[in-house]
Amino acid sequence: MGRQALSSIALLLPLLTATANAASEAPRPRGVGPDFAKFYKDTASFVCINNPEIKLDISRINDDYCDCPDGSDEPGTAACSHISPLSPKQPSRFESSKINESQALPGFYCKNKGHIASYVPFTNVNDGVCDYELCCDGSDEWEGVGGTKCEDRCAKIGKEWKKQDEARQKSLSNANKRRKELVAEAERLKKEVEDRIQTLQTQIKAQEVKVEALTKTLAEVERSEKGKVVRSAGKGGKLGVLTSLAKDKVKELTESLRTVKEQRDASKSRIGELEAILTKFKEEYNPNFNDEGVKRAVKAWEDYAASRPAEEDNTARDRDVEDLLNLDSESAIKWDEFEADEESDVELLYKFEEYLPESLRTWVDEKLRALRITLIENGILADAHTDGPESKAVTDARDQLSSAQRELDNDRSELIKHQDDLIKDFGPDSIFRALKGSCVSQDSGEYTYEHCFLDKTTQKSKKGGGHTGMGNFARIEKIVVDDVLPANGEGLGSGERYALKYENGQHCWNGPNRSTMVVLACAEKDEIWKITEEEKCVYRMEVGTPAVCGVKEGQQTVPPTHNEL
Ligand code: MAN
Repeated sequence: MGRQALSSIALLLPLLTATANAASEAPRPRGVGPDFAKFYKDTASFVCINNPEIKLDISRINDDYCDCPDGSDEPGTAACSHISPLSPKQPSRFESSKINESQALPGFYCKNKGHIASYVPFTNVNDGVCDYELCCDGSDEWEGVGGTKCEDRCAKIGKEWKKQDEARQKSLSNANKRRKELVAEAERLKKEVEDRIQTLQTQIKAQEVKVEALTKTLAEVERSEKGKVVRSAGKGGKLGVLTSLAKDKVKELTESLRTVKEQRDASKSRIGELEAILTKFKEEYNPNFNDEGVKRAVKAWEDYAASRPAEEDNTARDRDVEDLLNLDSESAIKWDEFEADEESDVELLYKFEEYLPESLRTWVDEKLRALRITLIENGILADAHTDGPESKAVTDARDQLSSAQRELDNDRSELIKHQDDLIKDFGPDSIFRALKGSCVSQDSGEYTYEHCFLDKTTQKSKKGGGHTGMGNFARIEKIVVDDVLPANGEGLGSGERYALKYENGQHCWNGPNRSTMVVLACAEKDEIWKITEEEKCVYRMEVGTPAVCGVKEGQQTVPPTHNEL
């Protein structure tokens, strides 16, 4: 089917309904369609349709001489074919008489019995060519110029057309079904976003309250921590250092004491042994042997034994020493307690509250803290916390606040994202919401092209290599096109179309960033029909999709016309 034929379908279509009435009406002059019959009712005279001031005798109709400036006196000949034809877009002459320099009639009317009635351009009347596509009954060649005979092919053509039309109707109904599904899916997705927005708004309110409370808590903890007297830097402060030194020293002394005690015990036992030997020696020596050396030794032993101090009872002292050496004993110093105690040195030294009854102690403690805070806040006492590390209580409070704040920030940015999404243009019935991210691809020339709805377009060389970005989704546009041809060669006519614009793709060497205009037309399923590179790195894709079936400018859903599919 050629381009001309395609555009002529528009002329043919309005007549679908008219044909039924045609038969019942009175005979009209040759070439007059039923819509214009009323102008030709008078059997005596004729008034030019757009020029009522010109009245002609009835014999002047179809006399092969052009009398009316609008050609209305020659509906069945080519005599007025030099007058500009009636554009399908212009209002009918009989509806508006403002434009009178063009034809009043849309063309020569072919009844096409058995098929669909149609208008043929006046230039085609009696031109010696059978215009079967528009005039299947051959009535446009009624004069038989040069022996031209156009048989009536309407039965055959009509049958074929009916078959095709049935297939088209089936396809159309599938497309409509699919479109409905897409609309439902788009609504579901939109609802999902709206629900999420509601959840987030509630969540944010609660989170704001939480953050506020945690901010207060942090301030209170910081304030209360200020009230605590702080140790100087390093674990344990001065007393801590002293404690540590003392611990080491005590350990050292304990070890020495243990060694000395062991040595003493060993010496004591040896002295005992020696004294026993000498005692035995004194008892057992024979004084009758006049051995001067032995006598001197016995005398010395006797002197030693006489001057030896009486044996003291050291049991208690030894027990004390044993106790000192036993680290697990009751009296041993519990160094761990000193080291683990987080209270400040001063508090440790001056915990006089400890001497007070519980209720009074708490009261005194609070008063002291409050006093300390007041002194710090009035600059009388230095805030010892400023240099030192933060206390665990403050860190914990700060961590809790940061994590709540983080959650709040995340929820807020997610909310903004969804709110933006809701005001974004997703086309008629928000239908592209349902198609967003779904992709179709098609081989063309040396590339495979891909179109991902509302996302991007790419090309990939069949020889290998990566994808080249041909643009990222920018916006939905409405453009006027001459024709959009699907791959199967069936025309979709011209007119206003939805188009998806993709911009800022990969930069083109010596050219712009790649961009693609995806022109959409109604089809049963999503498919790329045609890809052209209109200028260097400026691409155009013609894509079929059920999403635009029956959608006309300024409207949401309307039933699809025969122009598409
Ligand atoms: C690649 C493809 C072509 C494009 C040239 C420009 O080969 O993207 O479509 O025309 O680069 O250099």
